[in-house]
Amino acid sequence: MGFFDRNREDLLRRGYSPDRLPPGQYFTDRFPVLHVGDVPASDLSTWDLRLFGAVAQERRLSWDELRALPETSVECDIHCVTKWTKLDTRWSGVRFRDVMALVDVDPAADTVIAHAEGDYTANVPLAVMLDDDVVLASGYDGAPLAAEHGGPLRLLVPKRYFWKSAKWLRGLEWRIGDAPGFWERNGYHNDAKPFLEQRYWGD
Ligand SMILES: Nc1nc2c(c(=O)[nH]1)N[C@H]1C(S)=C(S)[C@@H](COP(=O)(O)O)O[C@H]1N2
Ligand SMILES: [Mo]
Repeated sequence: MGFFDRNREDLLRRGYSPDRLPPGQYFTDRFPVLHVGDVPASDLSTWDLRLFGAVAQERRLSWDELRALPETSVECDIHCVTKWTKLDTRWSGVRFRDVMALVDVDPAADTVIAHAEGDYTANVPLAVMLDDDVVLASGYDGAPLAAEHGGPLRLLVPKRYFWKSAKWLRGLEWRIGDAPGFWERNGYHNDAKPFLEQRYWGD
């Protein structure tokens, strides 16, 4: 029996339904750290989140303004395209849609681009972003989100491969019409649904 079959048996032994694991994934208890470039330094006194694009008026939220929004928590599984899945991760933060309510978005907008520190971007359909489980996360497992995992703030889009969940989030851009982000321009699938195994272009 190979690694993936043994891993699935472990999952069953722990009482999980095998349906929790998308095709081609294995579960791990570890929390791997994956990103391009270095972990950026951040200073919350000057940090801001830029809300821009197809909005009537661009806005910048300070850290305190962001944290004044209602706090919510999300428990979800995360799936990295490099095949690891982590089950029952616990996050806290503010819902994307509560942030969106602070700007007047063009009704024709259908796409959100997450802009991270540096040049990292990820595109997500607006309809997906409006789900209950999409949060701008500042907490993980009851503690502030560690810098290596995207602190002070990262996007969390549980229903897509984890590359869409941009770490070190600094901007949200509303767009009329889709545009590929960093990995989507570099061979990864535009939609990135783990249960459809949409890993690479052409999958
Ligand atoms: N800003 C930024 N966000 C990023 C990445 C990155 O390189 N830069 N990598 C993505 C990928 S491919 C994955 S799997 C997850 C990894 O998050 P983790 O290090 O917290 O496990 O972050 C995603 N978000
Ligand atoms: Mo990834």
